[in-house]
Amino acid sequence: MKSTLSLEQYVDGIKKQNRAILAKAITLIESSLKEHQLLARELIREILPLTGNAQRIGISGTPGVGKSTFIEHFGMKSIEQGHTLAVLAIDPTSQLTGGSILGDKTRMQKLSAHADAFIRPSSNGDSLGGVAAKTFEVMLLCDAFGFDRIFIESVGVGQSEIALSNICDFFILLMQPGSGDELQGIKRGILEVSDLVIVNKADGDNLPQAKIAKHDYENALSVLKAKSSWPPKVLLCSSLEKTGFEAIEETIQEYYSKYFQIDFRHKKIKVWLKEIMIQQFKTKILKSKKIEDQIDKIILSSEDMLTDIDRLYERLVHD
Ligand SMILES: Nc1nc2c(ncn2[C@@H]2O[C@H](COP(=O)(O)OP(=O)(O)O)[C@@H](O)[C@H]2O)c(=O)[nH]1
Ligand SMILES: [Mg+2]
Repeated sequence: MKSTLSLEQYVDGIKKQNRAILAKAITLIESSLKEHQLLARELIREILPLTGNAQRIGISGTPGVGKSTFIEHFGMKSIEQGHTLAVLAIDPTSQLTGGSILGDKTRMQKLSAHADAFIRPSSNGDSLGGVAAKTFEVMLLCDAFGFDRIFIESVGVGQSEIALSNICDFFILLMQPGSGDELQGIKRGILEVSDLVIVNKADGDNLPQAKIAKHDYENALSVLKAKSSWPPKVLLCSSLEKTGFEAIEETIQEYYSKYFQIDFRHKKIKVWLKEIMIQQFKTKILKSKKIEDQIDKIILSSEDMLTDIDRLYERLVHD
């Protein structure tokens, strides 16, 4: 970044809904320079009281399932209903190829041109803390800015979806009809954190298989989430033919009006923060020469590894 604005300029720009400044603030947050990070910390602290009004919705699914096409249409529908929308796309491949962003732009043409939408690919940085340490802060910025619906799109890769589900209120898993063994392809963990599974591409020749898939997911979810206070739903849609979207909107509205409590949001964020701290702690341990030397010493002189591991642990926590 060539020139950094002052803290006041960032805060003021966000309060006045200046998009150029929002974009700069996001770049600041994503920067890995120490001085930028310090300023970013202050910025987050300043804007935090302005947050809390946006619906935070995660949308996940493997590449090609139709996320961008879905978001283009569902995003436009959201805007027609009066929402202002931010879309943050976490795309691990974009840094390498740049290609999928281009593909996304062409699939989100209307949305990217619309004044009430803001689309931003989100870099994962060095990914300390999995998905979303930075995405979370970018989301807070967008919330403070005044977008009242935020989609966070990510490619389904397991552990990071669980993290994503913890920083969102409502987690949507997008699937497509397959060869009848859809359930084998997805990890239980992702299904477990899903509030809504949408079988996309329920059109044309795919329709019969989509219905079978819907049934399979409903069965799986009724077992996995038997104790959940929010009974997760499975819906069909076609992002190409633009069908099925009313039920999706109704489900989201039902969630926010009947089930959502601000406590849920805070609880999940705490779980996520704890996970990040544990990861950072692990990374620090692994990087510590002192600890590595101690481990080496014990391994070399070890006769009884298991009790030595206990002893090593005792020494680490008491040092
Ligand atoms: N038949 C059908 N094709 C779809 C639908 N939604 C997306 N596609 C196609 O699936 C491909 C991947 O879509 P894209 O939105 O880029 O998926 P993403 O990688 O998950 O973002 C494209 O060729 C889309 O035209 C749908 O509802 N029905
Ligand atoms: Mg895409």
